[in-house]
Amino acid sequence: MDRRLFLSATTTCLLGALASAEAEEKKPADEAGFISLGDKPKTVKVLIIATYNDANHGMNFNGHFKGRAVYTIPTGWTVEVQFKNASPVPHSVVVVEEEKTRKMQVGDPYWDGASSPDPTVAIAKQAKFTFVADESGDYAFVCGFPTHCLAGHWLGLEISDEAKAPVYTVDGEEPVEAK
Ligand SMILES: [Cu+2]
Repeated sequence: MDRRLFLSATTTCLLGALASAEAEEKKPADEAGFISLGDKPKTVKVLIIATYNDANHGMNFNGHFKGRAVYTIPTGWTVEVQFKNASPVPHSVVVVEEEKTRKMQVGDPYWDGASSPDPTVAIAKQAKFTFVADESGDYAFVCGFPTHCLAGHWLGLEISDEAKAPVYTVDGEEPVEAK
């Protein structure tokens, strides 16, 4: 191999290794940014970013899709959602029962107002909404733009009578507690 080529290949390889080591280290802190305690008691802030990276062709929230990241929130807590979509592709977020993730159109939010505005049109680049999770069960934060949810654009939302504090769990790893 040409020496210059070899060097550049080695450098690329090293940089790649460094970048992935850095990504590993940063992971807990990064994930913690997606869940935090609100200003009032029994209030949790949830940050949902559409097309956070290229995963699932951009049809992801916070870099995850198909429910591989799950928010677990105690029943009765108030959930303040902040939604952002920096991508030119339309995306939205709607809270629905988890079984709706298998539908082409996900329909209305389970709780009144628990979605970004006009979720099927999905032109809002950012939105804030609040709902009270007053009923336990398996729900999901889904993208309401037609077909996206079916393509995997959703995260899990478990409203739990047993949970003591809100947590965010990615790929079954150690849950990150809201602080
Ligand atoms: Cu979407």
